[in-house]
Amino acid sequence: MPPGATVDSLRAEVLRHLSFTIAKDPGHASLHDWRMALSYAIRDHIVTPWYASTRRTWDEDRKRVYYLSMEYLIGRVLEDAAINLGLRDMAREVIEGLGVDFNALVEDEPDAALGNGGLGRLAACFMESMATLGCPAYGYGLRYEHGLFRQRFEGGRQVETPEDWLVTTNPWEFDRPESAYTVGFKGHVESRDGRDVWVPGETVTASAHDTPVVGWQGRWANTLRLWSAKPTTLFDLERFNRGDYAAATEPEQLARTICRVLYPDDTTYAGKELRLKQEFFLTSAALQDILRRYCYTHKDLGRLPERVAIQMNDTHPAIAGPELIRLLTDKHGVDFDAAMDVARKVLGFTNHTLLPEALERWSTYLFGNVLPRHMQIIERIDSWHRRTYPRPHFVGIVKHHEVRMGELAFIMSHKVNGVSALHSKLVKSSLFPELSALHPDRVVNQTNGVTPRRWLNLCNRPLAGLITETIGDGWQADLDRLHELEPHVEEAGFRDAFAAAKRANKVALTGWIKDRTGVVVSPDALFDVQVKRIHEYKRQLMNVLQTIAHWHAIRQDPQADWVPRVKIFGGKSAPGYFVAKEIIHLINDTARVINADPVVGDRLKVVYPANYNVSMAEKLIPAADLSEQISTAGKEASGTGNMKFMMNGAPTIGTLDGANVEIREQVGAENFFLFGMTTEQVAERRKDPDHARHAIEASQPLQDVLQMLAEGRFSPDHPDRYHGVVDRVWHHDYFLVASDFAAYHAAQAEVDAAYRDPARWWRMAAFNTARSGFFSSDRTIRGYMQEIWSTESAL
Ligand code: F58
Repeated sequence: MPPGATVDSLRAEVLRHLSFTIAKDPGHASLHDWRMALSYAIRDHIVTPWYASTRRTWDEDRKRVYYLSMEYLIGRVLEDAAINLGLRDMAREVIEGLGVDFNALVEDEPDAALGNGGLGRLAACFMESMATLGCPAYGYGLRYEHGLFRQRFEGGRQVETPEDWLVTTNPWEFDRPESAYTVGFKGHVESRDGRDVWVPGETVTASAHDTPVVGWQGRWANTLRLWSAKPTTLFDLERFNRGDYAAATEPEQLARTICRVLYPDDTTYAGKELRLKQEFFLTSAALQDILRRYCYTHKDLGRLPERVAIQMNDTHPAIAGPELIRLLTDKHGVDFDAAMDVARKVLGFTNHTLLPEALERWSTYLFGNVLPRHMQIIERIDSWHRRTYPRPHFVGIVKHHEVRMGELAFIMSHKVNGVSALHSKLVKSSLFPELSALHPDRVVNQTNGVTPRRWLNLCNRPLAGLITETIGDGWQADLDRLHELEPHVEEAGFRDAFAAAKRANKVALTGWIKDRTGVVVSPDALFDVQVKRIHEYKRQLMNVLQTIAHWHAIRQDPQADWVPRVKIFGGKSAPGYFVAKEIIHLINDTARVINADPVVGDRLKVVYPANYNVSMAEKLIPAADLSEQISTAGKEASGTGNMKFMMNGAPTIGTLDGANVEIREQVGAENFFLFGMTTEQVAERRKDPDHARHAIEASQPLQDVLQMLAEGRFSPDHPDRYHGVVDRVWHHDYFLVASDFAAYHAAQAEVDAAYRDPARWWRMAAFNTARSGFFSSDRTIRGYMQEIWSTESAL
């Protein structure tokens, strides 16, 4: 808690901001006004550690980490910041004392969704952990006017509408118009005095907006610096005066489009010129800012790696390699070989996917048009690499008239990392086999993690309270201490308290589900949750097919001893991803039929609240009994939702994919519902061209489900609506839904058996929490600091 902060002083600060920052009197203030007043009062307490951290970094000339990411899935800030400062309970008291509903105030804050899914949320967790660990760092990103679209369902179909988080003032950011850089596009390259000089055809100005990110207990704070684009020339007055109004505002239009929207493509690569411009805009502004900061106190650019580490979050900022070379050679006169040496010591690259459709490649035509100087530099990097590492056949960046960003990022980095043990192994063996053979020490692993401050301490107050009661305070920043819960897991009293905490969350969720979806569910049912982007490889389809099989079984024998279940789905599909949208429609259609079936009643309900986002995750995950992590083995790089469920005491039903492997190792095989083929078995299975038919023929429940779908049982208004789905399972089942179905169905029966035995269930659940310490993003960041960034904590 900040020294001297009391309920009285905080109340006075809130009222002062209400009067003098918002200019409202308490009698007429809206919820929004109160939220702004409280946010400014809390923000004031961040500024002090923020200054102190920034000043210390300068004074001690510390190495800084620069995290370059096109996405930050931040969520709400107010309660998170308050809890890290130790001011949350005080804030609640102050606000309620003023006659305002604190929960409503917290929920009034828009959920900042400057990201699509796991990759963006990971960046947000990393920012929080770097602040907690006192690792001097900047996050660089784009200040999108519209974040990820809002999802609605119309007749069960996903409909996208624009998101407007910036419509009201964002109290957490500070505009820094003095930190501005020119970023160019297009044009041509000239030779002047023997030096190549890029003469851009278009320019925009990148202008900084800083958000402080405060760590646990306010001991350190870093900066998230988001760029917005401004026109370099306001408008052409001469054209305007001539009456050519549209042309006069061209520069404004160009600037406006750059940060207008987040690309809503999850795991597919779109190849659009605007996307390339966004990537370069972020990267160039960040690198100019980094070099300016370094040159302020240093002369020798050769020693840049001693003070600067730059991490590329996937290939989206991979243009950092050639841009750094350009700035060092063209602007600062460093020679090419020395620039290569510096760049490769400074840069690191994190890969987040093996899916071939997600790997960024640009046609050399488009790339050369948008970034002509960088195209030249990339060709030079390619020939440098060929010369320095001779090999029998071509391994490089430009191939078949395409610039391959993965290869570029690999070659320009001193370390390349995957995000789980299994994934890193596959990055080495199947994504970059030749490059890894040439550079055997380059690929390393850093298994993902999540911040326990948001994903346990904040979102699950009942469980956090129980943990503190049982093992004392301090676990929030030392998550391995959760192991101290283990001896208590054997005590019936502790397990009862654990179950009671879960029940409290479930009761709260029950009310929320009723409000959001109109469906009444019982907190006594097993809450089975799958929340994540909708994608074929994540196999929500397998879950809904199994749900139908379960429904069918209940109808056959309604009086049997069924464990009541609520199947909860959440997630968005990329707007252009037809198959994923069909799965969404199917889940909603299935829910409609099952929830209205009087034979089944409370034994089975299906809910799919629209617009899954960080704030919704904070409600669903603490109330989950079962975590669905059922991707086709070898496809999910890591997963991070899986870790959040584990922390919150929900055992996993899952495949040996991504970090599930490590979750199972940590929690013990007996506390994990494993099923399905391994990565190797998946490859083997695909060799049989009739794999799906064989699997369907061997499973009566699956046959029945497909038959019901084909007959239109879930789409009576449109009986052939799911013919495409059925046809794909039979004939184009690349993700092996059919082949893993029977094992999944059996594992679900095993879940029911475990749930029927409360002692067994709560033991499993509690062990999941007790053994989740490894999945703190603090552990992950320590790994990056030691093995990739060579940097130390300032605390
Ligand atoms: C995710 N990738 C992985 N990409 O799928 C997940 O397994 C992993 O846990 C997570 O990264 C963090 O490492 C992911 O979220 C994207 O959303 C990209 C957005 C931009 C286009 C390409 C996909």
